[in-house]
Amino acid sequence: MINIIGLGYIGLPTALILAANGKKIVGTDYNKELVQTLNAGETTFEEKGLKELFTQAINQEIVFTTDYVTTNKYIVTVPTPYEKENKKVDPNFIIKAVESIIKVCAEETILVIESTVSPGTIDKYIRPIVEKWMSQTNKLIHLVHAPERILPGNMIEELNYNSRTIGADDEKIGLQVKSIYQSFCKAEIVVTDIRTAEMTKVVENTYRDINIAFANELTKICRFDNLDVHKIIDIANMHPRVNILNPGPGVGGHCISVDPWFLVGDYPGLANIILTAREINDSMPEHVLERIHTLMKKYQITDMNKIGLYGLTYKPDVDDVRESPTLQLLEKMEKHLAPPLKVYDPMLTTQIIDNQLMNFDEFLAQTELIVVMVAHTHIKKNVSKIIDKVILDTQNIIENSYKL
Ligand code: SAJ
Repeated sequence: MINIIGLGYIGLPTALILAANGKKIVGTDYNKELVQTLNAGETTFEEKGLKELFTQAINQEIVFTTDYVTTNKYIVTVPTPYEKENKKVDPNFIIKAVESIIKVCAEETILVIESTVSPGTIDKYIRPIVEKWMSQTNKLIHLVHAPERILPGNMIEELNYNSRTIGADDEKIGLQVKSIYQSFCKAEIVVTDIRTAEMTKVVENTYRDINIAFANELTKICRFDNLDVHKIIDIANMHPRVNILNPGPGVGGHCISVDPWFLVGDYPGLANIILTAREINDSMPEHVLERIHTLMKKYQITDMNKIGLYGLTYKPDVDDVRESPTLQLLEKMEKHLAPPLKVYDPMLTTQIIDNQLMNFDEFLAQTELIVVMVAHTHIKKNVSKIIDKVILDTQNIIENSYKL
């Protein structure tokens, strides 16, 4: 039996796919409401294929509880917030989970940490706790780091087909953990050491951040000279060794906009390109704001209440708003004491900010200039409804509209 600790964006799909593939799973979360919702047969966030996987899993052996259970295999998928001021990972959720696990676990136990951590976190914060406990008891606890790699919006597919990294002190233990993941993962699984696994995960997200920053910097350069950045990227990408990503209003989510900071915080003076990329991506909401002001001037719109931001989530077709570019933009505006503009997002069923409208028609009725912040499928299907507005399309999905 495997006890999965933390049933959020990573833990829940991981618990479900393991159960659906015949593993006996207990999913633990300290959030009573979340556990009640799962026990009532409902999923807790929007994700393609999650509901179907949930049905498959509950037909197998899966239990949701707030308790840690006694077993010899644990997978920790709790969040790792980061401390904005000093750019360091906050390992407290992992520490709490590990402290609870070691008290109830079997004599010999494998403890896998999937949560993303900055390089060195496990040796610095987790290993001492485990080693102290082992010296006071007869327990043997094997630490493993198996960072998740799945893309929100395509999680189930990526659980099945993405390759994975497993870092362990002892190769034999690494191979045992590999066989657990092989119950559903059809791609290659590399076994390495813990430090390498930690660094690799953060490097992957940093690589993407830097590449997005390049596209965003090009956008600003092309805007300066009134060139069409999208046309230039399309043509450049026809070169066999060029693959430029899409510029956008900023980088959101709890991964790519966070993980590079771990390297900046831990390697000051060395992580230079990484820092610059972060700064470029963080500057994009300000760039959107400048574009809004230019268009307001051009169309003589004087009232900020007539501006509508379409999309509040951090990317298309998900309901996750963490670090979203729209929220970053609004935060910047608050600093300038600007009046609230309107916000609408079809993926959100509850109002989470003051100026958020819950009805699309109402949003249309109240706005003259619409800024497409997120390329939800919904807006692609409803282009005809906004075409008479002034449109600032940060996602390059609407023809004959203004771009970044
Ligand atoms: N974005 C752009 N331009 C692009 C691609 C993305 O502006 O060309 C923006 C998105 O709109 C979004 C942000 O970047 O705001 C991040 O989105 P994403 O889809 O690139 O990535 P995440 O954060 O959803 O998931 C990433 C993935 N990492 C990599 O692709 C290297 C995923 O595989 C990881 O599992 C996940 O981080 C994680 O949890 O670490």
